Amino acid sequence: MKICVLGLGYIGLPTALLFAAHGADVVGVDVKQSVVDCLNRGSLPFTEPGLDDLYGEAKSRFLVRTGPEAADVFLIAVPTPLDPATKVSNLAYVKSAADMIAPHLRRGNLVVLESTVPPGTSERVIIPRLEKSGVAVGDFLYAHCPERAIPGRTLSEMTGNNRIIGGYDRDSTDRATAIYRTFVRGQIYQTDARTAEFVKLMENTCRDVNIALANEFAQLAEECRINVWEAITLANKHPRVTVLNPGPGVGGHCIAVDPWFLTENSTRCRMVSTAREINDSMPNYVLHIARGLLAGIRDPTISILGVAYKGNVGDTRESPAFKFLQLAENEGYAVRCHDPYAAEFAHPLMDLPKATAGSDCIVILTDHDCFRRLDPATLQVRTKLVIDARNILDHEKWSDQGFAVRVLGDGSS
Ligand code: SAJ
Repeated sequence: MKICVLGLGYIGLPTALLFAAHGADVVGVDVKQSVVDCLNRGSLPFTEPGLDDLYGEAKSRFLVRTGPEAADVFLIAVPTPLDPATKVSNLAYVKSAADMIAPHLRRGNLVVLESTVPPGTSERVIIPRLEKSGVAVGDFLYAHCPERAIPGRTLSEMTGNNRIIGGYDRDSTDRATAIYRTFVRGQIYQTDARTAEFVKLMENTCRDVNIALANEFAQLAEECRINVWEAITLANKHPRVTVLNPGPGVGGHCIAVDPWFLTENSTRCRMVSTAREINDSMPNYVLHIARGLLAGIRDPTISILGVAYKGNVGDTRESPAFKFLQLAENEGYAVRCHDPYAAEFAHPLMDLPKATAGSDCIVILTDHDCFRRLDPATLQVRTKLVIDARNILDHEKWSDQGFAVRVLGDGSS
């Protein structure tokens, strides 16, 4: 079986390598010459636990190109970004992937969409473009198999998680199921393409709304002078309650984006967009805390520790650190940034000693494990203030070193 995977990013590349490692001949396609060159040199364009070993295993069955070629299966795993001004999905890449496949599409081929799209996109946008091949859907098979893997655990989740597969018709669903069975150990649940599109968006929206609730709880608790972290621990002792963790906001290319795909065609949704607004406002809340702590300090410098959108990854896409940085600079603060995982950011990244030397306030924005173990005694700051927006530090250790510790949601304001 020959599979052509379009899009060699965080989802497409691991998926392509998993298929190759399980016996398929895979052609990976990326329009970015730099990605193709990198893979052709034998290197990976990004890091992810286990990906190096998998690459070694799969290499002999994996070729990389800048355009597709005839295959049995075409898999689309390209980005579907959000237009920041309109909050509407940008389908340019999935459209272009479908257009690139059409000239190579033959009767009996299967096209799989993994990219996240608004409900109805397969029928309205992708299938009609594929039919420009002259082959009608039904004569080629089509299924949506939304990805569900979490960055940092991509490979174990791709193989271990349950999957949803929604086909254009029964043949499509069954064929796609058989192909994913080669490496998926979780259950595969079958449905139609439109439902699969909706389910994927529901999953990420559910998480976003629950994080927004935790963030609202944090602010309400502070108004009541209560420590939200203790309150959450206690509430979660209830058998049917799971409150998530408050924080400086929600980032990443999925949870901060996908809820808008669900609402873009709706005239009545409110909770989903309100949750987005709450999560997007969290950098303002962290800045509000900083402003209170820094009042009276002349020409303050703050040190942002962690610009990645979440712990132990280097991905900064949609990271709340961007907004916090802008707000802090607009406030007149000098800002220094440190992140041991991130390669680039909107502001120069420095090593820890440089980023904290002479600082007036350390702000922890990302829950990297290495920050949990930070030794405050080694930091040459000017003012001993720290805002822990993730509640990850050893607070006693920091207090013992003379730091005033302010945890987001601790109720001490
Ligand atoms: N976050 C909090 N509090 C929490 C949990 C997360 O503030 O209690 C923040 C994180 O710091 C981060 C953001 O939310 O900024 C999202 O992180 P995440 O770990 O919840 O999720 P992602 O974006 O890395 O991956 C999600 C996953 N979806 C769900 O868990 C429902 C993953 O399974 C999807 O495959 C992925 O989106 C995707 O690609 O759609």
